[in-house]
Formats: sequence, structure tokens, C-alpha cells
Amino acid sequence: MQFDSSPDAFLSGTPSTNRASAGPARPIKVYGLTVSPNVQMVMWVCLELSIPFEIEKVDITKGEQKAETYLATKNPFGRIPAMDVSAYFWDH
Ligand SMILES: N[C@@H](CCC(=O)N[C@@H](CS)C(=O)NCC(=O)O)C(=O)O
Repeated sequence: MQFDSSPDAFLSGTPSTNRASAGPARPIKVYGLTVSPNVQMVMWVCLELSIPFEIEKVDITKGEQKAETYLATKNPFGRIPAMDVSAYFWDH
């Protein structure tokens, strides 16, 4: 498997290879900031497994991880990353 480790591939969430057997996959959502090491770990695993993902920005420097909506719908612990994998897995 070829792994594209370029910053562009990393930040775009575009896997370097296509899933061999699956149909068109809707990307999972990763909530957070790409400068966060914990978010980067999720991105890294997605890229290694060719799981498409998109980053939805949650800016912890602005306290967005403690916003009422985020706590209620994404992560009650008020941290990043949080992930929404439903669209990806339910499509397969
Ligand atoms: N993996 C742990 C740690 C996540 C974590 O510590 N994230 C940091 C950013 S790298 C964070 O959200 N910090 C903001 C805060 O704790 O308010 C978890 O998911 O609970």
C-alpha cells in the first residue's frame, strides 16, 4: 500500500489509496483542530486504513469544546477529538 505522507494529503483527509471493495463512502467527521496531537492520531489512523474523513473545526483556543451544543451532541466530556462515524459505516 502506498502511503502519501505529504502535508496536503494529511490535511485534506484524502486517502492515498481507494478502498478495494467498498462503494462510495461518505467521510466520517472528525471534530477538532488539526494542530491537536489527539486529532492527528485519528487522522493518522484514517489515512492508514484509507477511511475518508473531513475535519469540522472545533477551536479549543476559543473554548468551542465547552459550548452547550458541542457538549450535548458531540462530546459530553468537552474535549477534542470527537467523531461521527455513522454516515460512513451505515453506508456500507
Ligand atoms: N484522548 C483524550 C484526550 C483528549 C484531549 O485531551 N484533547 C485536548 C486537545 S489535544 C482537549 O480537548 N483539550 C481541551 C480541554 O480539555 O478543554 C480524550 O479524548 O478524552
